[in-house]
Amino acid sequence: MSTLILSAMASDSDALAKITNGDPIAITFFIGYMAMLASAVFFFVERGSVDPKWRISLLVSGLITGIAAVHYYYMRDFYLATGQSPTAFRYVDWTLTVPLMCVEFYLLTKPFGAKTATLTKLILASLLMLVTGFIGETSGVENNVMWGVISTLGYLYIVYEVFAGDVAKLAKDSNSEALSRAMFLLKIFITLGWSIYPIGYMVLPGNLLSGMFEVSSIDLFYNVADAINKIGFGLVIYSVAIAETAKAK
Ligand SMILES: *C/C=C(C)/C=C/C=C(C)/C=C/C1=C(C)CCCC1(C)C
Repeated sequence: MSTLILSAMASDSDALAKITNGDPIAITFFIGYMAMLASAVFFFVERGSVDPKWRISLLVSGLITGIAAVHYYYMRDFYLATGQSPTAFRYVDWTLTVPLMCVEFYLLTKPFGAKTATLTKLILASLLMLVTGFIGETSGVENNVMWGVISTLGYLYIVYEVFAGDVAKLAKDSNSEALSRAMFLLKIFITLGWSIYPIGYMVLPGNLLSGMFEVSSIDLFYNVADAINKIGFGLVIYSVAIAETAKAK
């Protein structure tokens, strides 16, 4: 019993040492957790101050950051305990939150006639992207590039939908200034913000950037990208909701 407590204490102080000694990956897991949690609280509470038609969008933003907060709590622990990348937790998180981001695009364009078929296509593309990305990260060096390429096709399909497909057409025909402003910013997120993920993936052995960064820096890329994309994406929708609510009054 006492050895158990002692070893638990030892691993706790190892973990603390990692954070206090400036391990950037440990620090970004820690900050990522707090930032996601704080954002979730913010989006849930702020639902009350926007026009009712925007409330569900804010609810979804709160769910995205809330789900991420729970995963960061576990990913942080996993990393501190093992020093390994928490790949499985990461992909469970993304498999829940990326389809919810597709729901955000659907909700924004729904008042202008978005169909659930568009949402289904976006979700299927995101699942293709994530399932093949997970296989690529876990199946070893030889096929890493191939799975990465297949995953990128799913990613490019989402980019296509938002820039030139159904989502783009609806946004254009809506004649809504608020929607076109939101779409402009969200396009920046899914091109620049989301492109950080495949760059992180490329540090894996056998891939294009392998050797230029430590393999463990994959989590640094992913943690920074998640904070930008989940919190930033939510804030864009929040700012549009606030502006439209003020206009409606
Ligand atoms: C909140 C989480 C988000 C927005 C996650 C997005 C993830 C991606 C855009 C991942 C993309 C990938 C590729 C395009 C190729 C290599 C494998 C992935 C899964 C890292």
